[in-house]
Amino acid sequence: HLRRAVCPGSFDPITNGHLDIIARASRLYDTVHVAVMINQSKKGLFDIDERIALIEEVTADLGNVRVESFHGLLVDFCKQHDIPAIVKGLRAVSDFDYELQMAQMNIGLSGVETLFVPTNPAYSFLSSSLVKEVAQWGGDISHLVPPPVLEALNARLRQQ
Ligand code: COD
Repeated sequence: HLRRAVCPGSFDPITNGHLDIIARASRLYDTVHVAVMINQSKKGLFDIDERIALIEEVTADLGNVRVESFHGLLVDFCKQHDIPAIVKGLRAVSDFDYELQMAQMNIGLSGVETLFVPTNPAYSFLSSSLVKEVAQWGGDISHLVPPPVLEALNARLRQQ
């Protein structure tokens, strides 16, 4: 029986914090699905296909990661793919309240478990939105995102 888990998120774009959680999950499970949420009401810096391509590129070496998009409920994505576990990173107590609420809602909705992995302290302050803001004003983010993401961010911000 194959053990599967999902790492869900917006990934606009993927950061080293996300990648650390995905890599750790990939050592614990046979297959890790990375599920990129489609949010029609919130236009990101990168469209869904660009986010997926970047995630595929930086997770290719892990060998057991599948990248997909989803809209609607995460538990429905889990049902479709026969996934019993959600793996989430926890950065700080500020993440905890909302993550606990979602975990309890998700298990109540469908029995899908949520497992929390403590953030690598090097990335505990890291979010996609801060990375975008710092990059926009010319700050150095080369230690916070994988090289293909750095390149894509610089290219996108030059266009704007
Ligand atoms: N270190 C470690 N982990 C991190 C870091 C970091 N620096 N940054 C992010 N993460 C992890 C966290 O686990 C985080 O939850 C995840 O990566 C995704 O982060 P983001 O910012 O890309 O994505 P969010 O927070 O926008 O994603 C929210 C979800 C898509 C997971 C959530 O909204 C969801 O499940 N939506 C689907 C609709 C649904 O089912 N709603 C009901 C929920 S009860």
